[in-house]
Amino acid sequence: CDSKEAQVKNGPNEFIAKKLEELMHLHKAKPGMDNHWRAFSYTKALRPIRKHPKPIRSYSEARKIKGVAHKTALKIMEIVETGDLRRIGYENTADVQIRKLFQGIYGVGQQTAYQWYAAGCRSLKDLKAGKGGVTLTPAQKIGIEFYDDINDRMPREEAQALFELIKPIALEINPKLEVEIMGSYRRGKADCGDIDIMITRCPDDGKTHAGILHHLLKALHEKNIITEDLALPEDPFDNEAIYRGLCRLPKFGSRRRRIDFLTVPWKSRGAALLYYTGDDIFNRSMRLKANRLGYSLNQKGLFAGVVRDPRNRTVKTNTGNIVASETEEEIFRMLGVPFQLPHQRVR
Ligand code: DCP
Ligand code: MG
Ligand code: MN
Repeated sequence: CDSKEAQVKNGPNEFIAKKLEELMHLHKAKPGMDNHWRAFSYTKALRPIRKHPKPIRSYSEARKIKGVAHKTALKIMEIVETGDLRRIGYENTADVQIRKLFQGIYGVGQQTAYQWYAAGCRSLKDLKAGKGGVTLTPAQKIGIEFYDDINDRMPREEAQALFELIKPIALEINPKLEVEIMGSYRRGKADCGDIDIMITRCPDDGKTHAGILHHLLKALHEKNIITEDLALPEDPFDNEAIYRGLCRLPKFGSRRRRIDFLTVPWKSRGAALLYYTGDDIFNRSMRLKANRLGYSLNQKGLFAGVVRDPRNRTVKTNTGNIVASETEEEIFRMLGVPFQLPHQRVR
């Protein structure tokens, strides 16, 4: 699958995809739902454009590509004809560039970036100095200290090396644990933004993995594999917990890499694997599919009979019954979707 990824990125329309991607990132750095949806519409079109086997030459040819609507097709033609996209210049103003810089800090979204800009901060140095009364959380301080490391992607081989280092340490604590790597790595990507690790355990002997995160984090800190914590679980003894931090290969010159651990109950391991393998667009389409069939899908399982408060759709007045959650296969089957291998689950 690595070579497939490379093939897609080396297609005859890569220069078009690059420009649209640039514009997508600019919209992402701006507040408001209209920018959110503009960014989303480019996201959807990117992969089909990259996969298109021939150089796009006409408006009508562009429109035939999945996800390419009128306005995107016009932009594609502008790129084809002029080699450039003027809109990028208009959108890429100094304030956007600074907010984009701030949003590169771990855990910082549009709102915080906006507030800091409004407070008069224009650089990471300004933030560190607390200009305009800005105060940083511990995670944000780490986010600035390792700004470049956190924003770079690691080669697949490095993610693999880190996983192969960590898995035996977990198994040493408890040999019955199941430790899986998910996210972009499981989808076969050639580079990974972080490492996503799921831990669970079969409770057939009456015991669970509750508490593992506490012991594992302690061991990984002691071995200097985990170097900074970004978000600790509320309760590391719960059997359902999330941890976010930084890790590194214990050798000279290695860089900090982002790592996420999540522990899940044995019963929801399939749903968790499906959700955290992604990608996010694939997840969105699976959730939509579930909703159309009257189900509700999340990282815990596929549920039937969920009733939501019509005044606030996020509130469930009936949590429903779980109909599939232990394996990915049964969730695909219940949704009537042919099983897709992880590397096929991409937009
Ligand atoms: N996920 C999601 N929606 C989100 C965030 C995450 O559906 N808003 C799911 C899909 C992702 C998975 O969780 O594939 C893991 O999240 P990551 O942010 O680690 O994304 P990836 O591993 O896919 O990519 P990267 O290489 O950037 O880490
Ligand atoms: Mg990831
Ligand atoms: Mn992650």
